[in-house]
Parts: sequence; C-alpha cells; structure tokens
Amino acid sequence: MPKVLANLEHARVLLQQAKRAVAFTGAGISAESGIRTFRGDGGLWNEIDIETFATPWGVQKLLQNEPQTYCKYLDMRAKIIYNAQPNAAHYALARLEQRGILAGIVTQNIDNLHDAAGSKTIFKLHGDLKTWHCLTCGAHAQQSVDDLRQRITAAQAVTTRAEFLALLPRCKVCDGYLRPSVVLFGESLPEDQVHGAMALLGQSDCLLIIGTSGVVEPAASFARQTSRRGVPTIEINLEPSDLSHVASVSLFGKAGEILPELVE
Ligand code: BJW
Ligand code: ZN
Repeated sequence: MPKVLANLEHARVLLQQAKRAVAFTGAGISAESGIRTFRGDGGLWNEIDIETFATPWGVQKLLQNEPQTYCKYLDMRAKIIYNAQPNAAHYALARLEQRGILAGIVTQNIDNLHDAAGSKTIFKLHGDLKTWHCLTCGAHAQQSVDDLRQRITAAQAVTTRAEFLALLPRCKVCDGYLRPSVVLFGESLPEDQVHGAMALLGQSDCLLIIGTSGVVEPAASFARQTSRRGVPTIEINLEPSDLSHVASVSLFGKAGEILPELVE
C-alpha cells in the first residue's frame, strides 16, 4: 500500500477509537476559504512587518501617526475575512462533532469560520474579529460586519487624527474607544478561552492538529503537552511543521481534501 494511503488508514483507526477527539486548528484550515496564512508561501508576514502591524505598540504608533495605513491593513484583512465561507475541512469537523466523536475545537483563527460551519464547542485562543472590547473599561461588544465595513471605508478618506477617532466604534457602558479583540504579540490570551481549551485538551483521547506552523506560543505548547500526555495525534498540513515531531501520523496535503476523506 502506498505510504499516503497507509497513513490515512492509520489515522482513520486512531480516530475511530476516539470518544473525545479535539481539533487544534490554525490558518491553514482557512486557506482554502481564501484567507491567507501568515507564514510560508504567500504568507501575510512575507509582506507585512510583524512589529508594525501585529504588536500593540506598533499598532498604537500607527494609529497616532498614520491611521490611514492601519485602516488599509484592517480593510484588506476584514474584506477577505468577512467575505469568506467555510470550506470542506470546517464542515468535516462540524460533522465529526455532530456524530459525537469530536468534543470540540481549539483554534488560533480569528475568522469565525468554525462557527459558520456549525461547530458548537470552540475555544478561540487569539480572539476573533467580530468581538471588540473597550480600551477604557474592558466591556465587550459585538460589531456588525456592515457597520464595520462602513467605518473602515470612511476611515480611508480621513486626513486628521480627530476625524479618525470620530469613526472608531464607542463603548455603550463608558463611551471609551473600542478595538478588535484579536490577540497581538506580547498580549495575553483571553483567560476564559485558555481555561476552556485546557479543560477540553486535558480530557481528549485523540488530537487533530490542522493547518498550523506550530511556532506561536503558548498555543503550540498546548498541543505539544496534549500529545506528550500520550494522546494519539494526527497532523494535517501541506508540509512538516514545528509540531510534526509529536504527531503519531502526519497527513501531508490540503485540509479541505484530507479531512473529509478521514472523517467519512
Ligand atoms: C495548510 C494549508 C492547507 C497552508 N491545508 N495546511 C515562548 C517562546 C518564544 C516566544 C514566546 C513564548 N511565549 C510567548 C512568546 C511570544 C509570542 C510568540 O509566540 N512568538 C513566537 C512567534 C516567536 N507569543 C505571544 O506574544 C502570545 N502572547 C503571549 O504569550 O502572552 C503572554 C505574554 C504577555 C506579555 C509578554 C510576554 C508573554 C500572543 C500570540 C498572538 C498571535 N497573534 C497572531 C496575529 C494576529 C494579527 C492579525 O490577525 O492581524 O495570530 S500571529 C499569527 O500566528 C496569528 C495566528 O493565530 C498565529 C499562528 O499561526 P498559524 O495559525 O500557525 O498560521 P501559519 O501561517 O503560521 O501556518 C499555517 C500552516 O498551515 C502552515 O504550516 C502551512 O503549511 C499550513 N497550510 N495551507 C493544510 N490548505
Ligand atoms: Zn467602556
């Protein structure tokens, strides 16, 4: 039997024995929905400076000095993410949960595509783009996509900081400025999501690691620790990742093609 098929068979057996499998997902699972990954071929970080766009201090500086540049970035990200639809990999995980095999998903993605596919138990380690929070009192608010689209479009035409600030969504509790609840480098992960993820992973009996380079901490270490606890681990990725060494079996290819085959 060719190695690829033997690996798929091996992975099927591991999954069939599971009663509380957990999926740990990264940007690669949404690549076939048209959302760019961060690293590797075509990755966002090949063109975008991490320090400038993905740290709180970088974003703070941009908002002060070049709000339009930040808005263009947000516009580029939001347009793609808001228009994206779940792909076959997201739907396969939702079906696996409905069948009572998958206990839930721990994701690093901010795109909400697992929700859109119908998955129910999801812990989002790096936040999500539709949830915003107040910079003053911390209250959370859900932003409608249409409202955000209008604000982002209007913001591209502003010339002063005052005009830009006037376009930011405001807190209903204290009128402070809101920002997207997406976790940037150097920021803590949302505590409730981390606790939920740890509990889910702590009880898991099979781990699916899908579409992540496994380089961002502490997320990657949650998957690593689970695997090292002896939990059978199936990796799905285009290529070897920093988590491949803990996988019981690695399936190399597109998640949208491999996952449906594995699950059916
Ligand atoms: C396919 C595919 C297909 C493609 N099918 N596969 C310990 C050691 C070293 C550093 C640290 C450490 N602990 C903390 C740090 C610092 C830092 C960190 O990890 N740095 C390392 C990168 C060096 N971590 C943090 O700062 C975190 N916070 C934290 O630790 O808080 C505590 C603290 C507070 C204060 C001081 C110090 C510590 C926060 C991390 C936040 C990450 N945020 C981002 C960006 C958001 C911005 C935005 O969206 O605009 O989240 S970074 C980015 O990477 C994004 C992702 O969620 C995350 C993970 O990436 P992912 O999902 O793995 O994607 P890729 O692109 O890397 O990989 C895609 C994979 O898919 C590839 O392997 C492809 O092959 C594959 N693929 N198509 C299947 N079709
Ligand atoms: Zn507030």
